[in-house]
Amino acid sequence: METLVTGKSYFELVGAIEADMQCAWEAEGINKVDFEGETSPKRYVLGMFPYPSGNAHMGHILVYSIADCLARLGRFKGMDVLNPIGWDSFGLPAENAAFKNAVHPADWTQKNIEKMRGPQIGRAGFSFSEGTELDTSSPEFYKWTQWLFLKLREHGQVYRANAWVNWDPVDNTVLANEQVINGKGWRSGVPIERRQMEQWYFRITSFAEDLWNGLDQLEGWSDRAIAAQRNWIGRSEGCEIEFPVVGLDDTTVGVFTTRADTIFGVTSLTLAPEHELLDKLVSSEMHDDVTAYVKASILKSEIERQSANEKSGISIGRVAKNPLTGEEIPIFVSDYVLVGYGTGAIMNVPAHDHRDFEFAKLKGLKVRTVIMPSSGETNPYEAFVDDGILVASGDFNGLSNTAARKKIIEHVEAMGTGKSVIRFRLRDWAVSRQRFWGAPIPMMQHQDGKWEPVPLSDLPVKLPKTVDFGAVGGKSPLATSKAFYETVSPTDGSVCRREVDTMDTFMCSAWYAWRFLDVNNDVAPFEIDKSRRWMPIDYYVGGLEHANQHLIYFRYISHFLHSIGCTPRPEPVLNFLDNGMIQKDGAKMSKSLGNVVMPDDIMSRYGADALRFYVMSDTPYERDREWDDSGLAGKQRFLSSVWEMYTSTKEENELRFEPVQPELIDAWSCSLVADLYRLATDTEELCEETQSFHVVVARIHAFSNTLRTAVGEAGTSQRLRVLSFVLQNFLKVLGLFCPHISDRLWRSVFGMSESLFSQPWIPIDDAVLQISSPTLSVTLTVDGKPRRDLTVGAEVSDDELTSLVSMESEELGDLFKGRCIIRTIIVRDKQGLPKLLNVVTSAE
Ligand code: ANZ
Repeated sequence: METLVTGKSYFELVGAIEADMQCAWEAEGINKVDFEGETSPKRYVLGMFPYPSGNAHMGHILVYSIADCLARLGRFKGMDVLNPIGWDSFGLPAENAAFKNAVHPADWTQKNIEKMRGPQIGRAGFSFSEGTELDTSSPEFYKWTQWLFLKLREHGQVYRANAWVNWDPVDNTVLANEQVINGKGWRSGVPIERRQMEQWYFRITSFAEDLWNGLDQLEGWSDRAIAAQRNWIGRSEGCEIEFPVVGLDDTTVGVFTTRADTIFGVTSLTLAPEHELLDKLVSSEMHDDVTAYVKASILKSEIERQSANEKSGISIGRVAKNPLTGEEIPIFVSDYVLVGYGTGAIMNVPAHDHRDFEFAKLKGLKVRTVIMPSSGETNPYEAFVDDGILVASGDFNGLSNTAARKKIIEHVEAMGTGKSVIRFRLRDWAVSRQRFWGAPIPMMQHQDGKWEPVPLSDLPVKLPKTVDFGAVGGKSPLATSKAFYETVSPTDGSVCRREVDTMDTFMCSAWYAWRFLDVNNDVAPFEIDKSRRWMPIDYYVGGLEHANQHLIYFRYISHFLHSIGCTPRPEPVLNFLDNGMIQKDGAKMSKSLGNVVMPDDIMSRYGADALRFYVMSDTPYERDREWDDSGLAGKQRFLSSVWEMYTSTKEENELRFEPVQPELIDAWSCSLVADLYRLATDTEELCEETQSFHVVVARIHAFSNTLRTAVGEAGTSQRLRVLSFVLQNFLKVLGLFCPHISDRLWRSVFGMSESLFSQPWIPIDDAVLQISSPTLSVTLTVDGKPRRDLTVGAEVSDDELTSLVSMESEELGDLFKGRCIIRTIIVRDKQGLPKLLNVVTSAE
C-alpha cells in the first residue's frame, strides 16, 4: 500500500484506491468516538437516518456528504466527533412487502439494511462513528421507545380518547394531522377520510407555548424551516365569548375569535358539524335536515372542508343573543367550521371576514360594517379585512380597531361573558397505528375496560413472529395473534388483552438522537451524563420535505426530556441544514418517472470521491439542483489532474518531509503558505458558519491552479520543503470532500504511516497571514475633499471600513473635529473592491 502503482491512471485506479482506503480506515479505527473524553470540545453531527427501502438515492449522498464534511473538519480540529448512522426501519413498506411476497417484515428490512450499509451508502466512504449504528425495529431499540411511552404516560402526557381521526383508506391506518398533506395521506397520496375511533394521544399541545417560544432560539435554522414550524404550531391571540341561547337559560355557545373588535358586526353563529351542543340545540323541525347535513360533512377531510369553493350549511332552528347588543341572531351548522380548533363554534362577521361574507351571501344574512377604511368608502361586494376605525359599535365608535380589540376584550371579561385566550393550531399527537410493523404500545386492558401499563421490567413487548398480514378492516394484524394479545395483569393476575395497535413510527425518530449516544446500554435508553455532554446536536442535516412533521415531534420529545432532566437544553438542534433536492430533467427523481440515477451505479463508474465532490459543488446545499452527468465527469477529471500533479511532479522521496512549517525563505514561499492559510481559515468559516460548501469546492479548484503553478516554479530544495508542506496540508481541505484520494496521496506520495484523518488541522500562523495579506488603498474623502489614502485588507467588510472613520479614531479623529458624521458612502470598483470612502459631515 505504501508505494504507488505507477503507469496507471487515476481512472483505472479509483476503484482500488477507494476500497483500499476504506479497509485501512476500518482496520485503523479512525472513526472511533471518545464518548467519555472530557478535555476536547464535542461535535455532534447527524444526517437524518434513512428508511431502509433498499434503494439509497442521491439525497442520501448529499445529506451524508454534508455531515461528513463537518465531522471530518471537527476531527481535524481535535474535537470529539459523533457522526452516527442508523435505520429508521419500522413502517409500512416492510409490512406491505410482507403481505405481497410472504416474507417477514424483519427479514425484508434486514436484507435492505445490508444493501444500503454496503454497496449503496457504505460505498461512499462516510466517516460514520464506529459502533453507533442502530435499528429502530430491533427489540433493543424499541424496548426504549416503549419506555418513553410509559415515561410520557407517567408525566401525564398520554391519554386515550374517542375522537375524529384521519383515516388512510389505502394504508388502512390512522394518520396524525401532520401526516395529512393537502388532504392526502403523506405516504399513500390518497384522499383522507374521517372516522371516529379510540386512540392513544400525546399531549403535545401542553408544550405548544414552549415549542413556539423555542423557535426564537433557533438561530442556526433556515427561515423556511422555522416558518414551517410556526405554521404547524399556529399561535393565535384572541378571546372566547359566550353567546346565551334564547329559550335555554342554562346554555351558552362559546366562540373563539381573534377579532373581538368586530363583535358589533356579528350577524349569526355557526357550529362545526361535530359540535357537542348540536343535538341539544337543534329544533325539532330542523332535526332531520341537520342530521343529514352532519352525516355528509363529517366524512370530508379538513382540507376539503376548508378549501371548498362553495360554502354550505343550514340553520339549526335556534337563536342566540349577542352579549353586547342583546340582538338576536340565528345559529347555523357549517362544515367550514372545524371541531378541533378554538371552541368549534364561530361568530360570523360577514362585513370583515371573507368566508363569513360568502356564507352570508349564501344564506341571505345581514352584512353590517363596523370597521371603516380610512378612505371612508366600503365595497358592498367583498369583506373589508384590513384595519380601520370602529363605527356602529356603541361606546367604541371612533377607536382604531386594534385599540378597540383590547378594550372590548376587557369589557367582555368585566361582564363575565368572555376571556382572552391563546389558541394553537397544533393538535395532540394521535400515535396509535393499526399496523404490525411498529413498536407495540406497552399497555393492556382489563375486562372492565381499565388500562394498565406493562411494567418496565417486562419490556420489550415483542412483536410476534407469525401474524396474518392479510387482516384488513381497520384492525392491526396483531389482533390475529392470540399468543400476542392474551396476557395476564401483573398486578392482580386477571386476564387482560394487550393493546394491538403499534406506535406511529415518527416516535422512533423523535428520540433516536439520544440513543446514538449509548446504543449498547441495556439498563437505560441512554446515560443522562452522555446526553449532558453531547446534546444538543451541533449540525443536523436532512431534507425538509417530510422533516417538518419529524421536527415537531423531535422538538416535543426533546422539550419533554428536558422537563424531566434528561437533556441539557429544550431545543435539540443548534444548526439545522435543510438540503435541497437533486432533480433530473426538472423533476424529483422517482421510479415512476423513470429518471432515477442510482448512487451505486455512479460510484462504480466514477468513484465515490467524484460523486461526493460533485453533489457539494456549484449550488448552495439548500437549493434544488439539476443532475448533470457531464458535471460529474468534470469532477472526476479534476481529481485525476490532482492525482497526476501529486504523483508525477517529483520523485517521491523529494517530497517526504515532516508536515511542519518550513522556513519561509522568500516572498514566493510566504505567499504560497499564506494562500494555504487563507484557504484553511476560509474553509472553516465557510463550512461551519455559513455552510457554503459549494464555495469551498470552488476555492479548492482555484487553489489547485495555484499549486500547479507553484509546482512548476519550485526549484531549490528549500522551496521544495515549502511546496511539500503546502501540498500535504491542501489534502486536508480536499479530504473533507474527497477522503479516499486525499488519504491515498497523503500516505503514498509523502510516505506517511498514519492516516491523513488522524492529523491535526492546518497549523495556521497568523503572522504569515498578516505579512502577506493582500491590501488595498481606499481614498477617504470628507465632504467631497480627498483627505487620506487608507490601506486596508482586501477582504475588508463595509462595517470594518466605516468603523475606521469615527470621531474616536486616534488617527483620523482630527478630520472631524467640531463636526458630526452624518453618512458614509462606499464606492466600489468593477470587481467589487472598495475604492472610495466618502464621509458626509455637518457642524455639531
Ligand atoms: C370573528 C371574526 C371576524 C374572525 C373577522 C375573523 C375575522 P386564526 O387566526 O387562524 O386563529 N375560527 C375560530 N374557530 C374556528 C373554527 N373552529 N373553524 C374555523 N374557523 C374558526 O383564526 C381565528 C379566526 O378563525 C377566528 O376569528 C374565527 O373567525 C375563525 F372579521 O371570529 B374570527
